[in-house]
This record gives sequence, C-alpha cells and structure tokens, in this order.
Amino acid sequence: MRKIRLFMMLTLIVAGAPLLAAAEDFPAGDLVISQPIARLISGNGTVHFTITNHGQRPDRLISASTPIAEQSVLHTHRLDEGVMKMRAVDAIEIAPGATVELKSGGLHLMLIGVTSTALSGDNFPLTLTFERTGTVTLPMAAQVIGGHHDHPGQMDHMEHMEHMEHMDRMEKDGQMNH
Ligand SMILES: [Cu+2]
Repeated sequence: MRKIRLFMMLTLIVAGAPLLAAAEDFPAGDLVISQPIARLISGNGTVHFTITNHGQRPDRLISASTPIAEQSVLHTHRLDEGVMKMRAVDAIEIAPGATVELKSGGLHLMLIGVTSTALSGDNFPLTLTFERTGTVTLPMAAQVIGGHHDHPGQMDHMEHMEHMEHMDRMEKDGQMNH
C-alpha cells in the first residue's frame, strides 16, 4: 500500500514538472547552475537560481549581464531596523561542495531598466561571470508579472528554447504572440 502511494506521489510530481519553469541544470566547469527563473515587472526584474560547486576550490559570481536590462546587479536582503532592504553585493562566493541559493528574500540578481519588449514573456539570454569558471550564458524563462501578455502559453518552454537560437534574426516586436 505504501508503495502504491509513493508511486502516485511520484506520478503527480512528474505530471506537474512542466509547470516548473526551466527546471534544468546547466553545468559549467565545476559548477552547476540550476532552475534559473526570472520574474519581470515593468522596468525591473529579479532572477533566482542555485549554484553548486562540485570542485575543490572556491569560486565567486562577480557579475551578470543581459541584453534585456540596462543593469544586472547582485543584491541581498538585509534587515535594517526592522525593515527588509536590498543592498548590492560585490560578489557571491560558492565554497567547495556548497550550494548557494539566489531566492526570494535573500541573495538575488536584480535587473534594472528592463526593456518593454522583454515584457512579452519570451526567453532571453543571461550571462553570468565567475572568477574561476568564466562566463556562462543561460537561456532564461521569463515570468511576466502583471503584464498584458500574461497567458498560459508562456509555459511552453521547449518551443521557446528552440526560438532562442533564432533570437538574433527575429524582429523585436510582435514575436511569438501565440
Ligand atoms: Cu534587489
């Protein structure tokens, strides 16, 4: 009986998997970057992901960039006299064997000056620069919050991944409004 219940649970988890945006691992040297997700609102965005260091030496995330934002800044949240405030950090260290989470209420990547075309919810590239590993470019799935183009179709990530490769040749406006 217990086995059947476990099986049912697993089935539910697998069935729900497509709803998890870009639940993928991106290996880069000794690092693995997992489950990158971007939440965009008009003008701003936050990016969350996890970084695991499988190597013997520490590495540091020192910068990020994306063509959809004027600035990509590493941020943390800090309690300042009872108020949660965001503060820029110079780098995020990933110790050997450690996993660092960029998540809600903690470390995150802040996108400032997000272009209006990005708010259509299409995927976009995000380049992370690590001190030791170098640069890694991730295909990001965007969740647009309160956008005009918010619709269930934006969860079709495979289709968007394929379109990523053709992004350079695509026109900026009116693309993939399915
Ligand atoms: Cu922030």
